[in-house]
Amino acid sequence: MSTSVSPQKRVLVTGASSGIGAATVRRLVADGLSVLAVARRADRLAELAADTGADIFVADITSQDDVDALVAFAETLGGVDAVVNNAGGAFGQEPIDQTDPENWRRMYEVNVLGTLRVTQAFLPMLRARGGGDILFVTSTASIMAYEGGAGYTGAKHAEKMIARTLRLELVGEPIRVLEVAPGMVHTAEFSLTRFAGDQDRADSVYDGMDPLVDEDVADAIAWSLSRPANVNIDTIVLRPTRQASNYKTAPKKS
Ligand code: 8X3
Repeated sequence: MSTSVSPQKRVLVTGASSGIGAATVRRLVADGLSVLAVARRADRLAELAADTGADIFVADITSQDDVDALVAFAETLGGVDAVVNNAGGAFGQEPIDQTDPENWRRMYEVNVLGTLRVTQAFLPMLRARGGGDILFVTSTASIMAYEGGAGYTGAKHAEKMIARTLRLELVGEPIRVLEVAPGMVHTAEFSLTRFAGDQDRADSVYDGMDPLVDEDVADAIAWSLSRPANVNIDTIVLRPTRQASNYKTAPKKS
């Protein structure tokens, strides 16, 4: 049976300069796909291009001008058949009475509005090509609340609602809407960004947890995209075996 994304096709990956995004680019290229990697950091993208041969484009997805320029660049390559909305992140983990609204604004800008901008911008291209995939990398923060997490969980719930609503709105069109929702993933930057560069606090999140790594999530993304065209993987939730929920974990005793 045919797959929706065949090796001849091109996948756009946002947030590609590090972590899950970079791992996804490497994995998809290794699987024989063409990849357009997008991020803000030109130096990181250049390294990724040198390593993988992926096409790259420097863009901030919170800027509509950048997203429009990205679409124009993708058209010069011949378009894309799949969009992996991976760019996102958490800023801060304070309780409601102490949380900084500016951190919330940044989280909504990238996780929600940035994802919306990219999705809106590429939908006409996918329709014109006769179909494609839009995959959302959300989080287990999209399915539950936890203390200190309201800004991030709120943004990820909203991102999930983009995916769920889009799936309803597109049903009957040959466009799959997919979601991969990871739990605790030890990336180089997620917790470091959340805790404003506090490396010790960032590292302590993963103590004894045997956390997921970037490649575990890239594997779920690659698998979702490679299913036959009649199969829509609505949502994959993946966690470390030692994490039963965002606040129920069983770290190894040291
Ligand atoms: C990251 C998962 O538990 O930090 O998306 O919200 S969590």
